Amino acid sequence: MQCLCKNSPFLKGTLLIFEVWIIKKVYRAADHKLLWQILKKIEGKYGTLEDKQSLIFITRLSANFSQIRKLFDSVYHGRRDCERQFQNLILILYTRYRERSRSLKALDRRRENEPEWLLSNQWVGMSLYVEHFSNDLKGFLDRIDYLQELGVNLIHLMPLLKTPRKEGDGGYAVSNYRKVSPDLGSMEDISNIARVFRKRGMLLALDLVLNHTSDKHKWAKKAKQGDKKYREYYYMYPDRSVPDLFEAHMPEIFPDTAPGNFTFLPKQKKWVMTVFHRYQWDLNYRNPQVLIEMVDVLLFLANQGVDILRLDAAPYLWKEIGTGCQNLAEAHTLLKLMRRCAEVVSPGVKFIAEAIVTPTEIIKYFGQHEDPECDIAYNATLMALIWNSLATTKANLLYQSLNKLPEKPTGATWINYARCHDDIGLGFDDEDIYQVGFDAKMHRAFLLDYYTGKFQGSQAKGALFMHNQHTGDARISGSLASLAGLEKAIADKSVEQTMLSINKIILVHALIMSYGGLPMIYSGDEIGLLNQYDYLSDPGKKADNRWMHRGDMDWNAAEKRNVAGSVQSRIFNEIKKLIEIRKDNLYWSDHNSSRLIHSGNQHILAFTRSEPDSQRFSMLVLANFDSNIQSVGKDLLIRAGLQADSEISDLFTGSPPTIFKGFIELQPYQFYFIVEKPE
Ligand code: OTU
Repeated sequence: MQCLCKNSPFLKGTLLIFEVWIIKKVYRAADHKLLWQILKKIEGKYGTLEDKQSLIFITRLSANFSQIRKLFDSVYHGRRDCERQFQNLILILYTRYRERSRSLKALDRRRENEPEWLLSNQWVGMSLYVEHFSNDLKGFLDRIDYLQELGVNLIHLMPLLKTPRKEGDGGYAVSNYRKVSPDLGSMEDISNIARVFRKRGMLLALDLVLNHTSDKHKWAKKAKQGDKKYREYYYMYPDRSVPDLFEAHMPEIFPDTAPGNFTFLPKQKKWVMTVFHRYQWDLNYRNPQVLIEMVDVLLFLANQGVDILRLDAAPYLWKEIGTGCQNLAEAHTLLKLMRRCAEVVSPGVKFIAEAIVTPTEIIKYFGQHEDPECDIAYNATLMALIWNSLATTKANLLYQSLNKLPEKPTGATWINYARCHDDIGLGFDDEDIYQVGFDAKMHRAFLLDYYTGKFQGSQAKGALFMHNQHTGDARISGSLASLAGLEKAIADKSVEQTMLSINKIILVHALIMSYGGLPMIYSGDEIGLLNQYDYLSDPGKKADNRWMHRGDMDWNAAEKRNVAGSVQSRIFNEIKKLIEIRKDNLYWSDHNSSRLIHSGNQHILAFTRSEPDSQRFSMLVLANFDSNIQSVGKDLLIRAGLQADSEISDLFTGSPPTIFKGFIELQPYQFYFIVEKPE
């Protein structure tokens, strides 16, 4: 230890800074002693920590140390190996930090100096399956121009780590976290894409499937062979007594295809917890070794140059008998711990919470200002409410639900999306449905009928996902365009319905682009891809109708974006225009500056965006969810904060909105981005 703290002036300066910091903020004498012990161990293993890079690590570790310790203790205290495992965790942090490339470390520092970089209006996302989009990762490089032509620059590549071919859950059953599926390419391809992205000013997001592994993962294989160490990585029981206690309160996620939450292993005569599919074994985070392994994986992926990690199934990380095993306090603690670990090693890497739960629970995944968790969360509430509004033609439930939602912490942001690879869950509160005058059960039944096209007059063509015969509950599968009526309109050769469905498609994109957050387009929606039904002839897929909206990219259809008057040309070019408008308007960055205002017409949603610092009016968004012309009184402009005598213009059309006898008129599914014309 002689080289630490004694001679180097730089070291002395740095140590002084962090010691003062500790004393001021979080001084705990016991932590201080432990920190020194661990640093000594690291030195023993790696040699001097005097170099500048190590000092940066020490500074970051010191700033986060007490909190990491507190979080770790709150989950693992009382275990005999608590202290040893904690030390292992910190050692892993240093090991991965050493491996982090210089250029990524430099990027971390730039991002540390610009903490709000992710809130920028410049980011527009797209999620896509490499195998459907470009066959493999090498082919993907040739398609980047297409993405840039559209304007998307935050690309979520759907799970691509090694998965069994047959039982893979679209990549969410990982059998090796350090290898890419050989059909797609290699880890080098990922680092290469990350490098290309950095050069082109783009961001790479990848999944981290934290809650479970495939039953073909080496840990699961060893557990099957009876290895005690690895049995403790999972929830395994010799009989039904504990599983029965758990299942008394656990809902079923895939009741159709994987009923129950435990799977019997006949050879081993054991029950293993499998909340999702039978081949997805839930990891047991009660074992600190599991946490350490997954933090290690997280940092390994971060070191490949990934900018954003989507933490799959985040609400499920902790299980407790007598609860629904979702959204438990310890799940939040584990996420906070992971966040702090990344803060030390790779602070430029951000987390998405994949928590598709009730609105009041989703917001908790951001953590608190002093104790942050994930940087980004899916705005599943807005997504479901947009589909609800299109079905009912009204914005009332949207106002009711969104107005109740507590504001997210500043610095955190939403992913605003209309479709993704999963089903649409009708996740709004029953209470809100009652408040707007509907019976919750009947209203949900109406939405299911509407989106499966059963309801008279509905143009939608979706399917029920995981229909529970007993409760009537279900979610909805289908591509955005098919749910918006395009599939039926084309089959019916109806020009009018085709126009209306295109209007709907553009409207939902206008909303996700302008509401505040990161818009995330689902690949194929930019050209109006319809449902694809070939999954029905694949035995591995046919039971899971989410594959109907996970079809291959149609590059021939994409070519038609250049053919004036085609469906693809209108959708692609209007979404492209929306993206350009977003990037041109600084105040579309996410500073919690969206405000809903009542429009006085139940079919029309109205919200304002204001300039981040001054809260001064900058834009009024109006959206008509009805298939008829609707209007709002012109006085809304004043209520929205516009100057009484100002001239106004719509950013999308470039002309003033239509005003007739004191009313602003909107065509079916039309929207306006109203701004004051510059003098
Ligand atoms: C996620 O979804 C993935 O998005 C799915 O594609 C996977 O099948 C699944 O995890 C298992 O890895 O229930 O219906 O609150 O909504 O984790 C989709 C989170 C799901 C859950 C979510 C899950």
